[in-house]
Amino acid sequence: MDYKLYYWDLPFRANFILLMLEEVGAQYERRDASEIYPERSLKLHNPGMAPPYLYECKSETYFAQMPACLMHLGHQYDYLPRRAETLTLALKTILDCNDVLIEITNSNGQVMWEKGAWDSFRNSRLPDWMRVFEKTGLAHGLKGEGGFLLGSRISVADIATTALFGMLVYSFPELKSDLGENAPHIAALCQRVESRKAIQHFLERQREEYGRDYCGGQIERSLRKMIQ
Ligand SMILES: N[C@@H](CCC(=O)N[C@@H](CS)C(=O)NCC(=O)O)C(=O)O
Repeated sequence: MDYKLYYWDLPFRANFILLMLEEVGAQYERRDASEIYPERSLKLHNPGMAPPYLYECKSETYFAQMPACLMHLGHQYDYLPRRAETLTLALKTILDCNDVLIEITNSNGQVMWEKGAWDSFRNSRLPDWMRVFEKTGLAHGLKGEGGFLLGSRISVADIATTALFGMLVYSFPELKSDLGENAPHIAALCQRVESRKAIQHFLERQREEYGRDYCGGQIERSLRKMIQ
C-alpha cells in the first residue's frame, strides 16, 4: 500500500488526488474522513484543519491541503514541470482550481446561492476563470489537438485542471457549453486526460457509483437549483 486518502464519500476535492494516484498507478485505499476529522486532525505529526488528508505509508506521514497533497505526489512521481516558471505555474494552477472550488461552493457552503449572485458568477467570474486556464494553456503547451497545459509533458497541472473542469461539466452538463465557448482547448484537454486508460477506468467506476454527485450537502442542492 502506497497511500491512504481520507475524505468524504464524494468526488469534489478527493478527485484531484484520486486522478493523480490512478494516473501513476499508486496502490491506495480510500478511508472515511471521519476517521481523522475532527478529533485526530490536531494530533497528526503534520496537523491539518480539514479533509482531504493524504497518508503516505513509506514515510508514515500525513499531508492536508489538497494543493499540497498534489504537489507532493507530483514530486514523488515526477509530474512537476522542470523550469522555474512552469513549476510555479503548476502550483498556481492548482491554487486557481482550489479558488474556483471555493467560489463555486460559496466558500465551501457558507452561504447558499441566490439567483442574482449565481447569474453574475456564471456570466462573469466563471468565464473569466475558464479564460485564465485557456490563456495559460495556449501560452505554454496546448496546441491544436494536443499538448498539455504547461508543455509537451503531462504534469500535475493537467490532472488538477481535469479534476476541476472535467468533473464540473460531468456533474453539471449545463455548464459544458460555458467551457466550450470560453476555453475550448481546456475542454479538449480534459477529454484527453479523462481518456487516459487508468483515469478512464477509474471515472467509469466512480460515475457508476456516484452518478453526477459533486460536492454534496445543501450547497450542491442550491447549485443545482440555480443551474436547472
Ligand atoms: N483548503 C483546504 C479546504 C479543505 C476543506 O474545505 N475541506 C472540506 C471538504 S472539501 C471540509 O470537510 N471542511 C470541513 C472544515 O473546514 O472544517 C484544502 O484545499 O484541502
